[in-house]
Amino acid sequence: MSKILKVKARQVFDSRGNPTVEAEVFIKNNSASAICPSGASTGTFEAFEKRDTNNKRYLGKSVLTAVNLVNTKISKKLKGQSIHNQERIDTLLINLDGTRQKTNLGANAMLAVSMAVKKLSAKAKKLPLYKTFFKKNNYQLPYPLMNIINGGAHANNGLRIQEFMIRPDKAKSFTEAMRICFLVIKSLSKLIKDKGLSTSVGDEGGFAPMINSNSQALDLIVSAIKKAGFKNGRDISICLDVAANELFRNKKYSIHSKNYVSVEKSIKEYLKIIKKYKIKSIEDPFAEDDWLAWNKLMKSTNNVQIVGDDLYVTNLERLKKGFLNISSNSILIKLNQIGTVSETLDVIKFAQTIGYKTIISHRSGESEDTFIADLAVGTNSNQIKTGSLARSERVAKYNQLLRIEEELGKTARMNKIN
Ligand code: 2PG
Ligand code: MG
Repeated sequence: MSKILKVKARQVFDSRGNPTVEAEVFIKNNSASAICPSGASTGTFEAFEKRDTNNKRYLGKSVLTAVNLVNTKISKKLKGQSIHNQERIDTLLINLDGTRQKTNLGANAMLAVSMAVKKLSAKAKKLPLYKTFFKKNNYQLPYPLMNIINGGAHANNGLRIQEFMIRPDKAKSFTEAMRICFLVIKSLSKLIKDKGLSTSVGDEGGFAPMINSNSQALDLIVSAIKKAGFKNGRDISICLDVAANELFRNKKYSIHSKNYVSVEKSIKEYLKIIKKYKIKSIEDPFAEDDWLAWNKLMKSTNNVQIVGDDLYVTNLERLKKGFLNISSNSILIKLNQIGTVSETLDVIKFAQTIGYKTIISHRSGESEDTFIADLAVGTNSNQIKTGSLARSERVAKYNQLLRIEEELGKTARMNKIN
């Protein structure tokens, strides 16, 4: 009953309107499908996303080769395998690909299949997806890191920092966390409108007003928090994703202004904004291979969550290197950076063993798939980053977490941030 009959893929579209892979796995009388997301500010060491760069019909962005590989090679390999043995399925995929960065099959082909198998296993067992990861009881909900102002590669406003986020630290439930974020977003919307700026949104649903200094964005958020009746640094924390790969040239950074300055100067500026705006979390403060800079920042800060995204690319080897180097105290988790569910779970487990916070994350190109909401709960991850309260592909994840909280009822708890 649980043996795979076939795997079928199709080309669908993501939230940026780009083609992406949806895979569907079939067993007798049942099936499940999953859609692979796609990033814009991608790390060099991420698993490979296969696109038909020579196919002019889709401007080089189609994924028809990846789809075809699922329908032929992958389907053939997985036929007869049990959907309940995720590790075996993922190992078969990894071996079939046979490369370090999954360049043969493409991580987009592999991940769509891997997630669909996981979903189908849960469905066949009649269990909610979040109950099928390694956390088996006392489920906790993650704190949302809501990206309320978009910049960098996710907007065209010239803001240097990519993501300005809020985290409702004092919320006692996920429902309450959502209400707090909702109030701040409405208050921010009004402030932006009153300034005569546009309230249109960027790729992740956060506002993308035509402002171009980090401090303008931060000032707006501080006012929005206050106007909504909350205290910045107590009820709500401001968190950033700098995505510094995009602001790095010749060993220098242009994080805080257009000028490229040294690591030391950049850290000095970081310390100023951390103090002034009570910033509690900074993701990718430096470039993906600038290990020394990361360590210097760790040594200069206290009680700040330093998050590795492009630095680790959800890769166990890179995480181990970062741990030895004391590069960060937290890791962003993105399934498609590594390409299979099992490898993602290994990274989460290791991160938690070494005391790192795990933050499950969307990509800037997303879909209606809500897999990451269940993954966050099922792996006891502290936080989830999945955009703002706009654009259905972002809101879908938050709505799924609301459903999970409701289902857990009285037993539901929020995770611990500190
Ligand atoms: C990031 C992500 C998600 P992208 O940098 O953390 O917010 O962006 O998917 O474009 O890499
Ligand atoms: Mg990032």
